[in-house]
Amino acid sequence: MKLQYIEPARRWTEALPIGNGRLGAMIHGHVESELLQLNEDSLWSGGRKEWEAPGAKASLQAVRELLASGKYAEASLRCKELMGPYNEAYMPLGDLRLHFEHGNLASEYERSLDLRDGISRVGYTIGGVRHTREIFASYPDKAIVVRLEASEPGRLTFHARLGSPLRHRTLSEAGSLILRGSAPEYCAPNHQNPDEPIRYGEYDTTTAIRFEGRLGARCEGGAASVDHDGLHVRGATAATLVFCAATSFNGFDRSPLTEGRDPAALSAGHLADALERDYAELHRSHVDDYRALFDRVELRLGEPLAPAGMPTGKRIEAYGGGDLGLVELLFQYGRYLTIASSRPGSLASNLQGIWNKDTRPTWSSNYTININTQMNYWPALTGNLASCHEPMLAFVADMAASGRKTAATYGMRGWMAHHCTDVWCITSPSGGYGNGEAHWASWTMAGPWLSRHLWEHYEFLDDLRFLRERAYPIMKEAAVFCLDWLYEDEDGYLVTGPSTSPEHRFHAADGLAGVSRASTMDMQLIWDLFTNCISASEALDSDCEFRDRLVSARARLYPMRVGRHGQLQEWSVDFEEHDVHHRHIAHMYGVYPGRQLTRRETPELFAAARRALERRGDDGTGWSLAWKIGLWARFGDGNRAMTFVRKLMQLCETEEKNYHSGGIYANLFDAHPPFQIDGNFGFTASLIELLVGSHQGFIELLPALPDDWPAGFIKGVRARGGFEVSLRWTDGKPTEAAIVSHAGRTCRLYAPRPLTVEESGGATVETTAEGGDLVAFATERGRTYRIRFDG
Ligand code: FUC
Repeated sequence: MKLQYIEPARRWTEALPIGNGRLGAMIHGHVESELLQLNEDSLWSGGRKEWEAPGAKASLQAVRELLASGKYAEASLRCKELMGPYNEAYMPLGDLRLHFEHGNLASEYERSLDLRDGISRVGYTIGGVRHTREIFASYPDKAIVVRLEASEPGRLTFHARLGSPLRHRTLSEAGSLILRGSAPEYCAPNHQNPDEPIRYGEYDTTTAIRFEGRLGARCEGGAASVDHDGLHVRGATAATLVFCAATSFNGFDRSPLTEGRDPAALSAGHLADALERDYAELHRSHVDDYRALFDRVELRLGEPLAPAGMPTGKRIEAYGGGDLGLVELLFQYGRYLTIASSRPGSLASNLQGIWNKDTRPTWSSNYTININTQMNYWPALTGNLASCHEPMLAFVADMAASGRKTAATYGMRGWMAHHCTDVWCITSPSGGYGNGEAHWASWTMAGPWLSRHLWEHYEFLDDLRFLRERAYPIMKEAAVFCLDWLYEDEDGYLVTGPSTSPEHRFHAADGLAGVSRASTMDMQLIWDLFTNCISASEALDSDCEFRDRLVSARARLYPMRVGRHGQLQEWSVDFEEHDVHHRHIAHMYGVYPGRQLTRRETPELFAAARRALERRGDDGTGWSLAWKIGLWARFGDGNRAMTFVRKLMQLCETEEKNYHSGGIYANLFDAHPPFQIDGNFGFTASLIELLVGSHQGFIELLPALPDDWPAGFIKGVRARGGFEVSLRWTDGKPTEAAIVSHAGRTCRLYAPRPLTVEESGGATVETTAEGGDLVAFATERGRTYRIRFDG
């Protein structure tokens, strides 16, 4: 279960990521001059600012009038009046460089990232001495730990330096090397004005976020010393370097200057604590912590095709998605990256997780919330990493707090947010005060989509207290906004407007347009939110009156329609698409990750959705390919899903930005060229959807098994209702399964062949139209139920 290479990284997308949720590093593995590119998840440019458009109510009214008269292109232009500033950017923290005095002429070089223990290793031989490095990011010790060893006593000599592309200085204090700096007060998005200088303030008075990184060492043999130029180790046999960092960020609504945290005190405290422990202790606490999460899920699809020692980059190139071992590796890598980028107390992972080297990252390495941030968390629950969902839950709560103000500018109650945001939780349309375009900036439905994560957290864990105290109040307020935002059309349907199908345009009578009324995705999102709120209020046995309002509003939502190609319409009118192969497939929300459209409940619309997906073609960027795998899983077509598995698993050779292709880099990072992490998470989540589903009120085993994976097993994935599922299959059919009940709910289970539940006090069996059995049995909390397959 390793990523492995026989040479150092030649570029960033060959370097290997480690992370403890908050601190991240990209390890390059150079022999003479090792480079760890460093990140801290709260280091962003800018600060909280006022961004609400003062005339929003009047502009909204004007836009709605244009929409009513079919002037969609004109309405799209008027939407610019509503746009606030662009979001700010996620910043790199710096670099840790280790310069060794042994030269560069190494033999027997190897470099790896082992997913079984979350440790990256580098090894090589110079002058008969074997040098090894072990590098990991420890969540319990809040540190990045670098262990260096030489096979001969006294042969380890190097100096370590810290630097940063941000404004900074380095100093030494009490045996540690310090990197002190600040983020820019303003950083224009790279696609907007790449030549505009980044603006900094003075360190002591800047309104931007300040940061501090600290490096300390413990040596075995030899001596260590620190001066402003670096940390020097001479004649040692082994050394442990510990790096800690913190920033002054203290929440989206607090000034990092006057209400900030003290990065010096925090990083010094973390470093002192970590340096009190020897390497064996640091190693043990990291491995215990990591494995407690990672080991919960196993996947086996078959024998790997590639020979055992083949470097990962070559392996992707030679075999791609045909190598079952590589599929397993990429699957587990998504879980690894979840653990590395999202832990309780960290911020939600952004477009690049927590790994970014650029001061002008692509799309500002922001939170794009019209698919991307959500996709980052698709595998958290099914992949049995519920605690890693926590940063997303906290993010949604912050967005709700911030988004009330934006709702109010439209004259609405509740909370709302547009298509992207940053660490300051900007919720107005992030469109550069009218420089942006309506088809992306004017999407208004982030509230419903983000709220789905709260509801799903409840559904998977069956935690009523979480639902009552944390989830429902936020879901309800998102619904309150939707009730205010919806208005009646000429036929009495409730519609949204301006409404986009993110980020796609259509040909209207008055030109190319981005906004209309009641796009299919808007209606699906609102249906989903209302339905979840209705279920939540039933589960909590409260709020009946509000529930009734939702029930009646839901019945009046503008209905989905089938268009002239037999496709599920993307918009309420059967417009001609601007780009029939567009990477966004917003109107598929109701199939996946939503569940409004299913073969059993809505067969005609479900078939039309399938037709719409076919029309979209088989290409896409990384996240788009990953989404399509999940969609074909929901359509029950594993072989079709394999087309996208293979496409996503092609080696991507370019880092030039484009909107059409996908793939993976040699370090398995997903490409929407350049790197964008959502496709990694989407891949992992969608793969589970092929094997175990639970969105229709029952657990379904092997809903869409590809023919290429005739035998295998998956252990420990989670299903709604508080269940944990393990499953083995042969000849494409389930042969054994076990279900652990964590919540004691009745289990409903569907498999494509007759089954018996052992030791359950009896089960009721319904034979379904598809021919398989839908079995229901009562469970006790904490018990495991074995399933036998009979025919
Ligand atoms: C939107 C998408 C792009 C990309 C970016 C972060 O612009 O359309 O494909 O995901 O966000």
